[in-house]
Amino acid sequence: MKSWTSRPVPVLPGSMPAIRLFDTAEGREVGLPATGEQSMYVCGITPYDATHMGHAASYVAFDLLNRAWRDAGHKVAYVQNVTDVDDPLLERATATGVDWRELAASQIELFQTDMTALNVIAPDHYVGAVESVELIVPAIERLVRQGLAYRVAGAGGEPDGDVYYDVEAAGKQSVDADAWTLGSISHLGEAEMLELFAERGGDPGRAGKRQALDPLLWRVARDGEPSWPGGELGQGRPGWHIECTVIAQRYLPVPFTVQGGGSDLIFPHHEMGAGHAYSLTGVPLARHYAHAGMVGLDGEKMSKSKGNLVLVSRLRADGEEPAAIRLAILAHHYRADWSWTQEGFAEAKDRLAAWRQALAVTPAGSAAGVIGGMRTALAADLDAPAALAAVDGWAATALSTAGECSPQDQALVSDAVEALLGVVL
Ligand code: 5CA
Ligand code: ZN
Repeated sequence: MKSWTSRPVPVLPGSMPAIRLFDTAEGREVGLPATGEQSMYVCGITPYDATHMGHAASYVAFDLLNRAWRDAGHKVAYVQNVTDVDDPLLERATATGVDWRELAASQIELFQTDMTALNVIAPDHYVGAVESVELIVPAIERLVRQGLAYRVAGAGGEPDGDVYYDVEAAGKQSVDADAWTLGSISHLGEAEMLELFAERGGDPGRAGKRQALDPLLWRVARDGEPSWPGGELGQGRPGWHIECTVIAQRYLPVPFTVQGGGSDLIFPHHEMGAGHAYSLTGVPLARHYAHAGMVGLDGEKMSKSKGNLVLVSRLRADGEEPAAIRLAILAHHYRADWSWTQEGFAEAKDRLAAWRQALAVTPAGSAAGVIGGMRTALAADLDAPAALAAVDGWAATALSTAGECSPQDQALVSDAVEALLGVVL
């Protein structure tokens, strides 16, 4: 699928210190490799509704990592998927009487326009589930042959043949230190897993499964649902977790450096995806797993199902500047849960205005300090609020001095705010 086009990233003198990132699976901050090409897979949208601030914040979070890596001199291979066939999309299409393909296409288009506006660097590969079915089928066939996946007999109105991943068998494959077992990524207890599994697309009560937590790999064709040829599996469509595993393995090194997404993807999505990958290759999917906090609206979780969405496209249609939206997001640490508020957005707009005024009176010799401040902040687990504070400090000094503007420093500060924070002044 076509990706969006992003602005070239300005190159700055000097470079980022060693980057540290909080790894969910390890439960601590880790140092990322200091040399070589870095690679990142960020879970993409399920395109049944417009991009809300929660989605936007998760892509801006990993955009910071992309920018930090580039500033540190790394090449970055970046892949994002789009779940362009799945239950929520089909349900929404049916409920609204729109063809599911049209719904997906329109929301993908809107998402890409939002990402362009927010200056999120485009992935090298933007890959749909539908266009990947041919790659996914042999992976599932292989898991079946390995005895790590099994077909479930039809019961209770469900047809014969849905294929599930056997989490218990998969967890016993190897005693290698890198081996996956259920809980390797999320470290959750069983009760919590069961609750989240049911909440996030799993079917713990499906009759005939070996374990309640076994996730779906292949859903055989049902009347009125789209389906594709599945080789030995029969006509059907892929489950959610295997989609990301196969796309990541196809387009990135094994293992790649970081898998990213919102914290609601830790379990079951990233847990199961890591299991699938280890079962298929004997190597972990990613070296590190990183997760962004959940964004709410005035204290409640923002979600399509609750309908309390702040849409990037709506704000843009209201004439709000994308740079201000980005700054409102960056005022929160990416790992924090936070709420979108009018006051927070107003502060972001004031900050943008102050930075622009300061830029017009940039003092000579002031660029190096603020660039260093931003770099130190971002290298420490992408601490965007600390990076904003560094620019605020520079702006306050510039405005209180209000002397002659240094064009060299002005260009450097403007380039650095764009290269590191993605904010175009
Ligand atoms: N297509 C799958 C991933 S493969 C999916 O979760 N799609 S999504 O449209 O529901 O979410 C896209 C991204 O936005 C995910 O990383 C998800 O964790 C993140 N996200 C969703 N809601 C929020 C929220 N309220 N706050 C922060 N991030 C969110
Ligand atoms: Zn995913």
